[in-house]
Amino acid sequence: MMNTTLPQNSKHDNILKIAVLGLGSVGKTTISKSYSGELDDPNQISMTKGVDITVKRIVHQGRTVTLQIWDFAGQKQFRFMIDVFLRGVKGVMYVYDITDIETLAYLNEFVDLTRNYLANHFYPKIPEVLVGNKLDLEDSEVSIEDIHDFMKNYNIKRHFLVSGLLSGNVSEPFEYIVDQITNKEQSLADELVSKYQSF
Ligand SMILES: Nc1nc2c(ncn2[C@@H]2O[C@H](COP(=O)(O)OP(=O)(O)O)[C@@H](O)[C@H]2O)c(=O)[nH]1
Ligand SMILES: [Mg+2]
Repeated sequence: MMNTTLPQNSKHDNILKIAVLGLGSVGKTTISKSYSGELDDPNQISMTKGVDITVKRIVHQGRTVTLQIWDFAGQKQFRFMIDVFLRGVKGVMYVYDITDIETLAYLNEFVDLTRNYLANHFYPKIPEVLVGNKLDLEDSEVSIEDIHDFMKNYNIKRHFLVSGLLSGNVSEPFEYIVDQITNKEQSLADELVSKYQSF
């Protein structure tokens, strides 16, 4: 049997761009910095203008992967940047704040923007997850039904609840996305090999 493990020699193969989208103040920058270990003082985070990029290097299934986490400001005046923001994206995280139902309702717009971009640029299907942030706060406004409705409407398969501030389980959605990307690449490689072998 041929070994179809993906090549590890090209540095560039291992950079994964992940887009984090959601309204301002839902905690996108906090989640990204918390995951990358750069959240020394949450009060130091200023309002993102345009785009914040956070880099996190992980070892995943024995290979080094560099995650480039692009965190997009929700403000309307930056929407024109969406093309640059999404170019080359490999996975998407839609973030809402569990204490503010409006932030979930508003995600529709980000999902539509993203899906339009991906369709217009002939991207293959990429992993997308829904993330509810501020799990440490008690006053959740979002019900299980709201979440299920959203996921069903948009055919999003995974939802995570996190607290960026307490660093509670922020790594889970990122790891899920990397798993999905890696599995997809591996099955694509296997498929190519089996096609080749059938000649
Ligand atoms: N209680 C709580 N506050 C959070 C959490 N994540 C972010 N925040 C706060 O929410 C505000 C907005 O966070 P920020 O990361 O700048 O949001 P962004 O605009 O989506 O990037 C800041 O005051 C954060 O400290 C969380 O998990 N729990
Ligand atoms: Mg921000």
